[in-house]
Amino acid sequence: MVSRRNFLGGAGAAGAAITAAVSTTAVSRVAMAALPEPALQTRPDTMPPLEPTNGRPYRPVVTLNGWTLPWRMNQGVKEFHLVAEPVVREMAPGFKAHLWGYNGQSPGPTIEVVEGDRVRIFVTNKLGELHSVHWHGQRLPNGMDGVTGLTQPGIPPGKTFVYEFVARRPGTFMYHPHADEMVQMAMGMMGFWVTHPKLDARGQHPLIDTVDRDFCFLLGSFDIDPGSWTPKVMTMLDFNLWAWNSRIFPGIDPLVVRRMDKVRLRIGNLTMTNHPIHLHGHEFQVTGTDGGPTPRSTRRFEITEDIAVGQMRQLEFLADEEGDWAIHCHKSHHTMNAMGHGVPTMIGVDHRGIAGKINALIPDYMVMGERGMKDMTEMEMPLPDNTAPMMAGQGPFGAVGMGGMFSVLKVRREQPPGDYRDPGWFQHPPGTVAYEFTGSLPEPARFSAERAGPASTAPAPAPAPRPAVEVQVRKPSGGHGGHGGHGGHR
Ligand SMILES: [Cu+2]
Repeated sequence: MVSRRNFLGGAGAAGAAITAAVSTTAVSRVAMAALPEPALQTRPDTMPPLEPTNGRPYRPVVTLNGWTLPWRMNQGVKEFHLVAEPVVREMAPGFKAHLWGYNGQSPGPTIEVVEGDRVRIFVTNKLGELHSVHWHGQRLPNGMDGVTGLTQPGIPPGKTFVYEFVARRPGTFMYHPHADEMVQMAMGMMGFWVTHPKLDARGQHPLIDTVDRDFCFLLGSFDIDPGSWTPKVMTMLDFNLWAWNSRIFPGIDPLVVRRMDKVRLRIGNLTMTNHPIHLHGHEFQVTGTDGGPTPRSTRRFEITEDIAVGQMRQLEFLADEEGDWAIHCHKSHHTMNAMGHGVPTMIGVDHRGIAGKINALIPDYMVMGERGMKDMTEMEMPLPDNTAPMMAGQGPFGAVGMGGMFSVLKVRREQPPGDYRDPGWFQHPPGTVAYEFTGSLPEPARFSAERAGPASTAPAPAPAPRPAVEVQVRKPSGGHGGHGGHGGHR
């Protein structure tokens, strides 16, 4: 039976069964005969957690604007099928990108297994060049490490390779190409991997807590010129799109939780710079790093965690404060979209009238931001087709003035357990929103030397005002006619 699975409609219904997918570019039926049918997903919505219906039980994660790859059990082995292929990713409403990814999306689907599982992954290469997949952070036989040329030949276009290993340690991992990886990762090829812990008889793990909501996303960066579709793969630093799971704000879904939920965020960084991820309204602990769960004695509370290139971090907190809390990268350039960097600062420059004159010469000329750049959020600027607004996203109080790596943690008392639907904007209790002061504004108190008399309590009297003096150069003393040059006598 061949049908495209509707993950929203029947979340978990098909459970772990690999469902066949319609794909016009499917590899040949003959070649696929022994393979699990590849599951595809092209919608950018956050899919509900995929509850396991076979294999050992675990609490599944939620992939922000993504999904988890179904598997099939084959004589005790968990079999997955990844298809490396070109994809179209909607990065934000109104803005689509031609990327490379896996199984219909960039990033690829999240792979979830349990510590001790034997895992077999079929990787089919539908790119036009060699490919291989590296299982970032895993303990595995060297020949399964996925480094083209070093531990295996590259997977030629049209071919399928098999990786097989035991998921030996629990934690947060990633997968990404190790063949032409500069290009393939710049095009969006990456995915998340979660190995859930083996639990003791009481259903616990000494270092890995059970949480109510477990979100994961990958940090990504792209350089796509406004009006175009394809990333510039040679860019090393000047990226103009900063993404979570290949989505940019306002395209990133909110992280919806019920008040008093224990929440875990798993974040991996496959960009070329670090990202200090900052959460408002709560303090979290770093409960896991690349090497696994952190010892409890090392955990301390933080509100920002810097995630370096190639790293994964697990952050955990109790969502005990209701509201709409910003969560974002704290590099302010990373909460902007499609920005040119060669723009002069025009704050404080009165260029009224100048734009009109220049427009007579250069029709599309535009000066921006004499009050700051937030003007851009309201600017009536004709954008080329398929362009992400630089800063966008409407909140209940107006433009949010953000893009890129930004989202909202929505903590609600009424949110039903396990419900990830957006509850809308927070209804603030009366008297709890910052408000405008409407009284009279007194003269600001400024220090005045004349008015400042000797203060009785001050330890020292204020210095008397001095007349302005010019800098005077003092020549070495004792000289008569001492300005005859450096060679003069002293
Ligand atoms: Cu950043």
